Amino acid sequence: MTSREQHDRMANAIRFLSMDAVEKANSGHPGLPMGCADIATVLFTRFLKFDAKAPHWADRDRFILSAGHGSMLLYSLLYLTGYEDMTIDQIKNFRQLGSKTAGHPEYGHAAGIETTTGPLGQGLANSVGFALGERIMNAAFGNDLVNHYTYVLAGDGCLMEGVSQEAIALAGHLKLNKLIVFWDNNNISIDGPVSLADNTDQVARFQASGWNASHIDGTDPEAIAYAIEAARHSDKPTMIACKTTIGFGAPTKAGTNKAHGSPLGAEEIAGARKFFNWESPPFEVPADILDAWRAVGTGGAKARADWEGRLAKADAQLKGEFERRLAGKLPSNFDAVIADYKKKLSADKPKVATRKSSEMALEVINGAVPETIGGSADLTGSNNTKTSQTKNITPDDYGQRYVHYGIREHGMAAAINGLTLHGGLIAYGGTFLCFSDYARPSMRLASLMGIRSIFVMTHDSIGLGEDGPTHQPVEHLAALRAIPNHNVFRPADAVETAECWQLALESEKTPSTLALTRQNLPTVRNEFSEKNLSASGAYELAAANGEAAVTIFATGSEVEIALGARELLEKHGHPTRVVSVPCFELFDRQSEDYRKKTIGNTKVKVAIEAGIRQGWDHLIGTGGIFVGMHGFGASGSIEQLYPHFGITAEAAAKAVEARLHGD
Ligand SMILES: Cc1ncc(C[n+]2csc(CCOP(=O)(O)OP(=O)(O)O)c2C)c(N)n1
Repeated sequence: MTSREQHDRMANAIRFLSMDAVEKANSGHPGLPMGCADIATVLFTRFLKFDAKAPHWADRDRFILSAGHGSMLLYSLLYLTGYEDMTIDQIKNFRQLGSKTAGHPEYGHAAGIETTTGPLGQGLANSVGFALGERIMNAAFGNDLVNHYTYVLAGDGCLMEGVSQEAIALAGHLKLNKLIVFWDNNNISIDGPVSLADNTDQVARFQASGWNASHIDGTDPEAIAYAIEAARHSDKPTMIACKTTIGFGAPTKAGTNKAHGSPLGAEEIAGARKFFNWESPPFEVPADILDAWRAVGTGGAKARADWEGRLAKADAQLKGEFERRLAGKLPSNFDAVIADYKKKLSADKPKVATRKSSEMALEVINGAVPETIGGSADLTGSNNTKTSQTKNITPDDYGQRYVHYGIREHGMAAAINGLTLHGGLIAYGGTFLCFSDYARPSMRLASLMGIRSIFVMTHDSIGLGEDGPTHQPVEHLAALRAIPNHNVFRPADAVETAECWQLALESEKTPSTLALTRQNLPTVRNEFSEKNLSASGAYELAAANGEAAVTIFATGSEVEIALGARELLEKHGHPTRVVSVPCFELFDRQSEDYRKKTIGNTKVKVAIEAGIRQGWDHLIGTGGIFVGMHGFGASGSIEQLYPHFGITAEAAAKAVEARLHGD
């Protein structure tokens, strides 16, 4: 048991590393680490189950700094507890190019950073996925192997962001009682006092969402410990409202927004050194305090060794499966399962919507890959995300594989990221493509983190019909393609859909969006190919009869239209090839030779996609013909809308002939 004096000195080590690092970097946020040092010290010294020497230990407790601007709190803790990645030089190089200590915590930069945070609310919303992931893995592998907590530190900003409501409502509903959130209740944000913009009774709000919540003094170690202990025995998730002072210890800036987003300055830091009676120079931690922290870092070694013993003794099949899933590797028969399924599709030639093709593919995938966790933001029947294997996850049964996320697209996407980051699971969730806008901040972070989150976006064009322009995506394909490291798949038929799903599952470091139709589409891939043709992003689907004069590029539902246009053009004596483009991003990664060959150099190039032109010029050139949308859609039947917007085989063929005849 640490004495109060020892606790204070350990907490002060966090405070000084943070204020000195921010000072040296001449940017950053010293206020949060100074205010929350007591909370972090109690959590890490008395509760958090971890082993700094084995930072990826599967059964570690997770600590998520949702208030990512306070990144120096996390970096200080990782350095003090002895994570190998986090040297004192990294602390000294806070925010410098190439350091692991980026402005905000970046997943993958250093062990111990469980998720990328900074956009407020994301960490809190990810934590729902982490905590749910723990319960799902616990149900699959038992208490001996999976039994850990998810702790979150969130600020006023996290709680003001809309996504926080989606997250806490979902966590309360699912009774994720091993989720414990500390709210840094310091009444300050950037503009000044929180009361400038908010008067929410946060404790009442969390309680109303099915949480335990209470107020404590966030600088009193015993109060903090007591609250954590109670939270660990709760049957609900817990929010601990910790009253703190931003920049605690800074003589004039404490308690004000001046301690938020800029260095304190030499004078304030000197004052803080006096206030805390801290004599060590910057970046030096007194040896006894560093030793005490290092002992905390290795304090979990025995628990980890015991866990490894249990894993070693576990049933061989269970152990093998656990290790396979945590390594993120698919079952060894996966490719064969997909190849068999594709063979069947090429023979059956189903005429179904790609959302249905997706369901059919998932039926096969979910049968072969037990770690998939499906879900939808209240559009299950429309997104076709549920299969025979995926029954509802409920607070009484985490051993199932389907999450009804409710009408919470953003919360769903963030939770999918959390499930993915937890490890052992492959999570996908659906909504309408148009509402990817509501999920986009988390989709972007999945790309930034380089993780295998999968987003199923149906109703992918004006083809959805009468719901009208509010629901008809127009710019969404282009907008999603604009996100770096994000594979946007738009398959043309059941075979390509199976291939795109295969690619999404195999893509360990790039998230995927599958854009899928509501309307039925014929099978265009009638000949079985064991090779995944969609993997090259674009490929010649139909060759020209003779030397090609025209190339038509198309995606998804417009591939059928492209084939129709080809037929008309061929009839009129214009040899035409059709290139299916299921994924821009994968095509861009092909060799120059392949790209040149696939794009070709026909006199006329055409793209057909029921979205905006943006992004297509790199295939068809600025002089290419684009058949697609030029503004918002309209409410009407699909039979009316495609001709209304000129997206037909006839219109495409006419435009080509006009060009060929030099009009
Ligand atoms: C989505 C998002 N919006 C805005 C910001 C910019 N921002 C960073 S911190 C902050 C204020 C946060 O206030 P609070 O959570 O109370 O943190 P404290 O000032 O107490 O450290 C803002 C607006 C952000 N990081 N993310």
